[in-house]
Amino acid sequence: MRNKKPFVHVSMIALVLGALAGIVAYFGDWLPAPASREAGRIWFIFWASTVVSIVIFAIVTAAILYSVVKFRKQPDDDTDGPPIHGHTRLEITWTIIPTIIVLLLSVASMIVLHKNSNAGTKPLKVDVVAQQFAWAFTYPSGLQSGLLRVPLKRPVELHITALDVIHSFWVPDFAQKQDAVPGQTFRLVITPTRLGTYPVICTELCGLGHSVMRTAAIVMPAAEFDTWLADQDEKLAGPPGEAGKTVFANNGCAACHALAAAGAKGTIGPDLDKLPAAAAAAGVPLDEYIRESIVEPGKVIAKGYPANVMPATYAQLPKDQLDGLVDYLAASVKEGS
Ligand code: HEC
Ligand SMILES: [Cu+2]
Repeated sequence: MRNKKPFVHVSMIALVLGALAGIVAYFGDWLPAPASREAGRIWFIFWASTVVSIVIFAIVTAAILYSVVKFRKQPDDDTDGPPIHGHTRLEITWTIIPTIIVLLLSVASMIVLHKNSNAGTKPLKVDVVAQQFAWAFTYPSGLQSGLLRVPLKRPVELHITALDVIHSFWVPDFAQKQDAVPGQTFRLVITPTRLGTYPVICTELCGLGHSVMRTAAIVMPAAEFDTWLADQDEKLAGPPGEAGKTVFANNGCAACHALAAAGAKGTIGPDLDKLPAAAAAAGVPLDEYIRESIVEPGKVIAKGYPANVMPATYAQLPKDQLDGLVDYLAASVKEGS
C-alpha cells in the first residue's frame, strides 16, 4: 500500500493557496470592464491564462512548502539522501500537461486575433493620425476631429499612422493597443458595446509631451452618431463662419484657448481674442498670422507660453476646414475688438 498522506497534504495546502490567489485576482480592481466586442474576447484569454497560472502556482508552491517542512534535515542526521534516478512517468506528465495548456491558449488566442481583425462588411472607417502630441481623427466625409466619436455596436475600422515619431494608440476599455508608425498605416477594428467616454492614451514614449498626448473616445447611440455626423458635414458645407466654428469645436482648441465667440475659456495657450494685437506686434496681417500659428505653431512662440504644446496636427486639416477656421477666428476676434 502506498502512502497517500503527502498527496492529501499537498492538495490541502494547494487549495488554500489557490483560494487566496483567486480572491486577490477576483476582487482586485485590475482592469476596466470591456467596452468593445474585441476587448471581451481578449479578456476571456486573459482570465483563462490567469486561472491556469493560479492553479499551477498553487500546486507548485504547495509542493515546495510541504517538502521544506516535511523533508527538513534533522540536526543529528548525517546520512546521504536516497539515490534517485528520475521518475519517467512524472517527467512525461509534467511535459505533456503544460504542452496541452500552451497549445490550447495559443489556438484560442489565434481564434481571438482572427475574429478581432474582422470588421464585417460595412465598417465605419476613420483615419487616425498621431503627431507630437495630439491625435487627429478623420471621418469618410473629410471631417477632422480631435475626439474619436464612434457609434455603438457598429464595427469601426481605424487606419492608424504617425507623422513624426512612433506613437501608440490605446483605449484601456477597448483593450487593444496599436503602434502608430510614420510611413506605415495599421488597421485596428473596434466594435463598441458600451456607451460612454473613454480615455485615448498614447502608450509609446514619444517625447516631452507624451504624458499629455491624450484625448477621448466617445461611444454614442448609432442613430445619434449618424445625426451628429450629418450635422457636422452640413455645417462644414455651410457659410465659412459656421464651418470654422465647427472646426474649432471639433478640434479641442477650447481646451487650451479662450475665445469669447465660442465661449471657450482655456488658459494653456494665449487668449485668442487678443490675436489682433499679437498680429500687429509681429507685423503680419491677421489672417496670415492666424494661419501660420495653426499650420506652423513652432515658428513663432507667443511670449510667456510654452513651445511644443500647441499640436502640429492641425496642419493636416483639409484645406476647406483650415480656411473656414482661419476665417472664423479672424472674424470673431475682429468683432470682439
Ligand atoms: C494643447 C493645447 C493647445 C491646443 C489644443 C491648441 N492650442 Fe493653439 N496654442 C497653444 C499654445 C501653448 C500656444 C502658444 C505657443 C505658440 O505660439 O505656439 C498656442 C498658440 C496659438 C495661436 C497663436 C496665438 C498668439 O497669440 O500668437 C493660435 C492662433 C492658436 N494657437 C490657435 C489654435 C487653434 C485654432 C486650435 C484648435 C484647432 C488650437 N490653437 C489648439 C496651445 C494649444
Ligand atoms: Cu505619442
